[in-house]
Amino acid sequence: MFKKILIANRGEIALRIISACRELGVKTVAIYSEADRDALHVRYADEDVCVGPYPSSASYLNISAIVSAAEITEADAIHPGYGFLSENAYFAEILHDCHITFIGPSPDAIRKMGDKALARRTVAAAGVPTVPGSPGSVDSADDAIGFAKKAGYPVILKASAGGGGRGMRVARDERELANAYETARVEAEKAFGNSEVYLEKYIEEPRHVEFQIFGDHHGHLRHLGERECSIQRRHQKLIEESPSTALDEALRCEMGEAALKAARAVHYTNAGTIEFLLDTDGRFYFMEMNTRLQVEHPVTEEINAEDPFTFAPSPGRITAFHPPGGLGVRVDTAAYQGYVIPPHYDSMVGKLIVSGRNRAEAMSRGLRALDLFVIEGIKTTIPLHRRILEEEDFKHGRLSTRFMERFAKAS
Ligand code: MV4
Repeated sequence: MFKKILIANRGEIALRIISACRELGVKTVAIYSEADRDALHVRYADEDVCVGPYPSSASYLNISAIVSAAEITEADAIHPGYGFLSENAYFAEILHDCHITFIGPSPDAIRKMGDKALARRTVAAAGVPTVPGSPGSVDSADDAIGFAKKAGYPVILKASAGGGGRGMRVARDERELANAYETARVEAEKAFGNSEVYLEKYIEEPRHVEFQIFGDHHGHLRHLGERECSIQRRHQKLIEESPSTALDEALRCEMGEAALKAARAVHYTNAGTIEFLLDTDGRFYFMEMNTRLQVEHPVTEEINAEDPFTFAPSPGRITAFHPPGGLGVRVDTAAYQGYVIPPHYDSMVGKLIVSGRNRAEAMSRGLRALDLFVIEGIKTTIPLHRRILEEEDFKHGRLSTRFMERFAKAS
């Protein structure tokens, strides 16, 4: 067991890791930027080190400052949380060379799954269903047209270095595809410094269903069931629930086995997530893997029917803050009354996780918790979440990744 770990992150996830460490009797070191002197993770950790000024590149992404902080405080390990350095294979490697444990997967697994075209090829070779398309990256517009002929239109081009929805282009015929190929490459180069793209058949109105997996260093790998993540806006998840209304026990078992197969293909250890697209005929396809702990992991921790919530960007002082509590209600947040949310970082203020004996009970607790949530001084998405929970389609579990389009104007 580690004696002391450094948390290379901020916000609610840093607090979540600190409480896990308290439970395990492990000492903690917080790092922080000059913009985060008043942040709760700094107060709650046993030790703290300022690693730089507010820009993330100078602080939460500053590898040499973070490694120095770990060395000065004699931390045995670093937990990266999510975002920041959590999927940086180079960081994982440096820590290995400095004899500090990176709490996450191997650099090799991060690299293989970080290259989305390579990930697709790797898991397909292991027998995991992938969307019909190009086996690897596409090297010319003619190649793209060739692959599209086989897969059938519409098709989607995705950046190999992308993920999470950035750098995608849909094409419905050959002419569109020739154009899309050129723009997708230019955009990918601009966004990721890598112009490589790959092609998939475009699945209309899919659900996004992902599996939480965990692997240890003795060859054990388990999945912990699924999260339904179809309620998204601009590729930001708004509501996640488990179990998914689209899965029965047989499909859950089949998708769970496929998730394990994908993870085994890269000898995966630690926490990870396998994302699938589920089409309207109940067929599922590997989409990508996230080689980190995810924002929405509490949904799996509570595992029945829960909804975490993310809030829109609205920096400023929180003048009143009273989170709801009670049976089946959990709030993971680093906010407090009087706290000034810095404008420099991710806009998520907190997560509301509700559970119940069934979906209806979880939803009614969710609505009640939203009613009782007092947060003043900043804008939040609480009203939007209430409206989603009150939608007939949501109540009946009729979800797809196009669900949020009905709120396009208001949101
Ligand atoms: C797709 C797709 C349809 N067909 N791939 C968006 C996030 C990124 N990880 C991949 N995404 C999609 N890939 C094929 N072959 C539709 C989406 C998509 C989507 C996926 C999950 C959740 C919300 C979404 C919203 C728009 C598009």
